[in-house]
Amino acid sequence: MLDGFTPWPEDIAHRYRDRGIWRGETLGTMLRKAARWYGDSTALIHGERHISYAELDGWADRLAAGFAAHGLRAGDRVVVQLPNVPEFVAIAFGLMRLGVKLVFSLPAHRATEITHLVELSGAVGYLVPETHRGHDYRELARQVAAGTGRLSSLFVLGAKTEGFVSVAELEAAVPDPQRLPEPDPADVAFFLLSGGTTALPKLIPRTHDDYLYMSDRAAQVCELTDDDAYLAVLPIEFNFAFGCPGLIGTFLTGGTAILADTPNPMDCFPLIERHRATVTAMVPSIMALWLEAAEWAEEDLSSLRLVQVGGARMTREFTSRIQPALGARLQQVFGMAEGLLTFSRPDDPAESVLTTQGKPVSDADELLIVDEDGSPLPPGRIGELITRGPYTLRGYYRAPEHNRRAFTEDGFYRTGDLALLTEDGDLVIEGRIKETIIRGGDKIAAGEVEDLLLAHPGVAAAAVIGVPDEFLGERICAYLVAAGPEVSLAELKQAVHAQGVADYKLPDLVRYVTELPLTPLGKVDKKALAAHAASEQEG
Ligand code: OOB
Repeated sequence: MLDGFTPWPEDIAHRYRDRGIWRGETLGTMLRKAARWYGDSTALIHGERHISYAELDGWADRLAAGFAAHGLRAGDRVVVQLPNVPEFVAIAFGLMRLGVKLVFSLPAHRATEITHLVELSGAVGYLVPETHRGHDYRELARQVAAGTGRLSSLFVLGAKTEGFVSVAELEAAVPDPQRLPEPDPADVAFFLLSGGTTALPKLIPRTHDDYLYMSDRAAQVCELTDDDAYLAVLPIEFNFAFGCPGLIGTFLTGGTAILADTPNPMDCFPLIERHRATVTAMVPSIMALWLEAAEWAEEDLSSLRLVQVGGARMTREFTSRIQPALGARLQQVFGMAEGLLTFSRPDDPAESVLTTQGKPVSDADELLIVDEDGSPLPPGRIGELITRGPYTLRGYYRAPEHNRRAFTEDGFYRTGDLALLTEDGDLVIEGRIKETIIRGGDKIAAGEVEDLLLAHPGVAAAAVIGVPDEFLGERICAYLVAAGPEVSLAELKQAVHAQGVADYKLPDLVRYVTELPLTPLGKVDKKALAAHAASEQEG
């Protein structure tokens, strides 16, 4: 186990195993079995590359041997930051086979976020692409290594570079699967990142047992078979694309995963036609682009049978356009990196598919809607969604204080989402208690942007809210009290950017006020700010 860290209480882990919910298998073994059953079938497609199950399995073994030869050991943590390329998948399985825990970061992350992830996870390694979309990640890696002083191994996907071990060198190792350690299925396989309610992401430990169970349930609800071709539109380090059912669910059922370079319809529609993609998943802001493009598209999209959409709220007007435009069935998805997944089902009434986020993927999931005192509410009443079950975390990694607030005494995770359950047991998400702005697919913690703005000497006070936006779902609006002359939006953006954070966190709008409105408890009254923003938009 990881520094004595136990992701699940022993008694509960026993119960899930005894009931046969957890299969006691690692993700690495799952791929090994898939290679035995579906050996020559195509597991992955990217560009002109087709990779069979047998090839992927062998590739992962070579990489595991390579990582071991370069000093990584079971229990080590490695931050991995790669775009949607087959190497990402092989590297993930290689590291997992070695018992090394991946920390999935996003390509948009910069020095601030990566430094935080390295320090919080205690990572000894960091793996980057050479360059991606014009950004030199080797430079970033050097900066983080110098700043943290704890990264003993830097890896690069690309040409051999001074100070880095290249993936090509890792692959040159001679594998000996017999000598691989046997990771414990109950142990952490990787860390996902929280959407972030406070400053920076927290680490969500996901075990082999819990993740395989979740992906298997998701694949079953989606009725995946070896005839399916899953188009990975979203970045694959995102839980939705990785395992809901995503790549892992596809591998469990012997289908083919196609990796898209961008979610853009211009990239994705030709892939659907060419590879006869049957299933895909995306967030609403991407679906909006697809709906527009589908009107003019010449590609044949008829192979698509199921389109999963989730991650942010959608109106009925929006959901009702999806099936007619794409000719594929809509599945609404409510999910979170922390665990719980709810899906609408093929045989659900049409109206509930359009207006609800469906039911949990497992019968063992427990969902409660509670009022401010924590008392359960009946169907139809809005309250906070709390949940526990066989794939919902019991605690963030190295966050004891936060864990005390984020979980009830009996282990329910407080999602921070406002929701209701219908009489039929379907979940409907109504809003958020926690202050996360969802801009496009990106989750931004209001508090983090506030801190970044406050670093500017011209800003005396800052409160950041999300304001509705037709295209992105929400935009970042900063309410500021100036410390002197008002600083322009352009200058603020520049100042935030210069602090080395992901660009999606830059404010989109700025409003100056003489003072921030406060609640009776003395906290900034964000509801009042939201009302102000709304009245402004109307006017
Ligand atoms: C997905 O995961 P995260 O961890 O990036 O974000 C989770 C949060 C939820 O707590 C909720 O606030 C929001 O995103 N959310 C939705 C939603 N699905 C997620 N809000 C409204 N309607 C929905 N359908 O976003 C995620 C993970 C796996 C699958 C799908 C989405």
